Amino acid sequence: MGLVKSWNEWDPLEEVIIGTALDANVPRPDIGQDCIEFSSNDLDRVNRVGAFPYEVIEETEEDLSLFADTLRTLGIIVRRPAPFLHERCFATQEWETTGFYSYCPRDSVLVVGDRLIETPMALRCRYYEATAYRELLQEYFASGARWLSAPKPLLLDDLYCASEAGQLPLKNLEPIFDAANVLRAGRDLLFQISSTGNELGRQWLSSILGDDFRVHPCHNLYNSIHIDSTVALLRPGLALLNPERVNDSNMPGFIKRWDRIWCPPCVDIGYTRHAYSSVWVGMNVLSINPNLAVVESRQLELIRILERHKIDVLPLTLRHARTLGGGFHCTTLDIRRSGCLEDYS
Ligand code: DAV
Repeated sequence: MGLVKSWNEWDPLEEVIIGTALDANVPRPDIGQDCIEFSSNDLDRVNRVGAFPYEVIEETEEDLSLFADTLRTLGIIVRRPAPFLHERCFATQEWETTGFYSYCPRDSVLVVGDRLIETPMALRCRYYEATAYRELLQEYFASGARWLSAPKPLLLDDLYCASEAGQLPLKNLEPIFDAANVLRAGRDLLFQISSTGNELGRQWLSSILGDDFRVHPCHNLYNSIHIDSTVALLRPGLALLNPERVNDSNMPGFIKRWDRIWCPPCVDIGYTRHAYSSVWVGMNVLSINPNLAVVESRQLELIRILERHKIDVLPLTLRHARTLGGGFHCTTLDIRRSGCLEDYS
């Protein structure tokens, strides 16, 4: 039986990869990170290169283990990546860098139906990140999944620019996107144009998915990275939206016809040394099925609002979500959900 099949963000979850903080590494500085993740006056960042603080890794592993065990008690198959040393050096003909982490499997591999798509990520340090999931990808391929990888981008210096007001730091020179720039709703996919995804990336994805799918560009949501702290698709006809980023003029077309929950202000859970995500990582929820979602336990107002919309909440803790830049949606990759390809627009 093919183990890979997931068409949307909400159908009942059957199998999932949960990432790991083990061997996470703060990569060497380079122009891409300077333009996308750091302001140039963040002078201390060179001192952070290398391992994350020990307690960040330890406590995150505790939180992720509890998350995995909780999903297993619901009958969901949970897979974890094998150890992978991200501090190691790698290079192309043009540049050399070290890696980042296996904490966010959501970022490097996109699942659309039975396809596993390794995406052309925006940062050099994440160039080979999907390799960290290699054993799992091989196993899923052997089970019948279609396994493909986008053309490897060059990621040359001129791809990046210091962003000025309203301008993106990523140019449209070659296809680029992180998998977390995309949300799936059956035949409709949202593709956020941002500092980690450009129009050529959207066109490439659209070209390989073919005419059965519409890959909608989302412009001007926010200039930073991924879509999953901005929009969450909770079930057919219901979306959770970030009120600081989404409005009537930039709202993706078909979402205008859906019911919308405006996310209340997220509680700031803080961070250690440097934050790889904003407070809005608090709305980075994982749907277990159309009526159940995993939400960070400190986001009490969000939990109350979801419950009012008949979504039960499994409250769990991810103490270093901001430090590592990922909540429950980021740290997972849904491999299989029941249900089939449908049109929800
Ligand atoms: O809103 O800071 C969080 C990262 C989600 N993958 C943010 C992006």
